[in-house]
Amino acid sequence: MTDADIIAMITELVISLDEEKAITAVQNALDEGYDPLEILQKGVLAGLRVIGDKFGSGEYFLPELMMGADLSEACTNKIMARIPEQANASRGVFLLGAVQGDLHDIGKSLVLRQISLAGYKVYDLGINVPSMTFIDKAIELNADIIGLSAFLDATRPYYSEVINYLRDMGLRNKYKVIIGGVASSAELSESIGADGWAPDAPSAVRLCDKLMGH
Ligand code: B1M
Repeated sequence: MTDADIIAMITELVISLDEEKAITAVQNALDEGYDPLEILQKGVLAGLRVIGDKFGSGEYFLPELMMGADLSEACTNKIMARIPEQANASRGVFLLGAVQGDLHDIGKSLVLRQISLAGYKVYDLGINVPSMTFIDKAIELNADIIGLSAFLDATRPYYSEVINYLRDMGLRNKYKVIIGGVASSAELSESIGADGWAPDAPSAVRLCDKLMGH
């Protein structure tokens, strides 16, 4: 089998929701020395994207969506265990959470890990985070950047709620605010007065570096 075949097989096993075989295939690929990030992005997450599309088009239902999420998380945890933690965190302080009402956290965790690997001190505020909690934590932890993740049309308004609260409290210039997740876009970032938008984890790192002047 070629490298591409092995990655494609992982994608197919994720799409077909075969948890046991998918985890074994990921483990084998890791043991054979494949790049963990390649297995993650081109294998597991490519499969999860197709599951989301099938859910969106009515081919898969909520139980399949949940199974896909669980098996992707199990694979992601195995892969992440092969990526080292960052020891020296001096490029800035970054807080990240999923906004109020939003329970999606797979992408959020990936962003957090990559920003940590890039040398930032990171704090995971978790999911379903009330807007004021982002602000309270930013003050408490002396954050440089507040990151807001949202994945639903219904939770998108909370991006601007956080920004508006910061403005009302006279704190808007104290923190950079960046947004991400499938509910976001560059246009939205611009229209709500965020400091930037990133479509994926590597771009989030580049955006933080740009905002911090690194
Ligand atoms: Co949900 N879900 N979900 N879901 N889910 C979506 C988002 C959806 C697009 C699926 C679809 O219909 N095609 C749809 C939203 C539709 C909409 O509003 N427009 C949807 C829906 C409808 C729902 C429910 C309402 C379903 C229901 O109950 N009827 C429900 C809502 C729950 C809630 O939040 N209140 C729900 C539930 C779930 C599960 C719990 C089953 C599960 C989440 C499990 C978990 O996270 N622990 C789930 C999943 C897995 C998905 C999809 C399939 C995959 C999300 C994911 O993890 N992707 C998703 C479909 C899709 O996104 N296309 C879908 C992999 C991840 C690596 O990518 O999350 O995009 P992503 O993160 C990326 C970037 O976005 C970016 O970097 C990450 C890494 O590259 N990024 C940032 C993320 N945050 C960032 C922050 C930044 C910068 C970049 O700076 C701050």
